[in-house]
Amino acid sequence: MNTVEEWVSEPARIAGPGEDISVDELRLAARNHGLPLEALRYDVTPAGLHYLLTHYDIPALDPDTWRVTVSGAVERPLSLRLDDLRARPRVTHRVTLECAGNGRARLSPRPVSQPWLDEAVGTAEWTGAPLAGLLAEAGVATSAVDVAFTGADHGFERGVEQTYRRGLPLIEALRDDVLLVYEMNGQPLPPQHGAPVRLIVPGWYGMAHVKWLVDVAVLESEFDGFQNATAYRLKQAADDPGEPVTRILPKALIQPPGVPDFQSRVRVVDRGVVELTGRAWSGWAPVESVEVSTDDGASWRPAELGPQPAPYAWRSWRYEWTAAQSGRYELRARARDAAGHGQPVNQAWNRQGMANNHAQRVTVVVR
Ligand SMILES: Nc1nc2c(c(=O)[nH]1)N[C@H]1C(S)=C(S)[C@@H](COP(=O)(O)O)O[C@H]1N2
Ligand SMILES: [Mo]
Repeated sequence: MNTVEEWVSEPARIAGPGEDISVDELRLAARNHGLPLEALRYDVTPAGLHYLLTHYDIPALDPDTWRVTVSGAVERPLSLRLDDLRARPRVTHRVTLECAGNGRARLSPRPVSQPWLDEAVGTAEWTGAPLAGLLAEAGVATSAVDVAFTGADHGFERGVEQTYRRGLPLIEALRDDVLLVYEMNGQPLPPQHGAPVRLIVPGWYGMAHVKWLVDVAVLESEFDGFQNATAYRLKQAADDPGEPVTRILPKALIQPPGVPDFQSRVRVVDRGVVELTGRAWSGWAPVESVEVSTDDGASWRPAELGPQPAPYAWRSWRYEWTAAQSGRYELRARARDAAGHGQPVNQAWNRQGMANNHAQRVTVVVR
């Protein structure tokens, strides 16, 4: 057998000039599928259409023997079964999840990893027990600073063997909308979304929402595991410590109009009035405006916003486009939130391809 050193992936790599997406990246993309963009039509994404991202394998957990422990700097460590969680106050939140690597494949040069375009997003109704109640019952030490969440999935990443584990600042973990979730859209969590129980941290990029949860550890120092200290950081150079990736930057997506060409996904619409619709979200503050451009960003017009259904759920928007002339058009949309965050037309680059929120482009041919 080869030693680990011979077959693990090298540290995060940037594609060379003109280097195409590899079979390794294609294999990742086939496992970790996106939201088909026509599914932007649903207020709540049907579970099978929600995007998926799993670093290692989907583990097999038996809901009858599964336990989650609350450990570390607490007065009374807990060990809870699924029935214990179900017996606790039951809360449902509609939350939009987006992978922090969404848009990565459009960067130039391209960070080699899961090659998302625009589709790593979905919105679900998540039901479970508030984490704050469990932490209160366990009695968090006054010296606590972080809470680390451990999944049951295990593998290798950039040469480091690990169990998927993420730390969250205590102040976020104590928010009353952070849940240990056992249902998605009113059904038991499906295996691929973290069965039997996952964490939901409304507003944060996907990596924070630990699936297949088995332990919640209260820490007296900052969590320094791989998924916080090495991965999910905004940095320019490999040796730059960078800034942690946290909440979702605002984004609007267009539900592609008309009908697609099979191979290129170019859209074909008939000349006349075309109703453009889509969704917009932000993990920082409610979305305040969406603007649409039908001339590849040269000019922008306001779209009409639908209601904000929940603080961290996408809201719908619509825009009436009079496509008077036949020809080829580049449509774009951009959102702005109440905290003043907007979307750039050109994406700023970072080494891991994280937190990209450049305005999506949809090519449409009017006939
Ligand atoms: N245990 C565990 N939790 C995880 C992951 C993982 O690989 N293992 N992937 C994370 C990432 S990067 C994302 S984007 C979301 C994806 O959630 P979903 O597959 O339910 O859409 O799960 C997060 N939680
Ligand atoms: Mo992700």
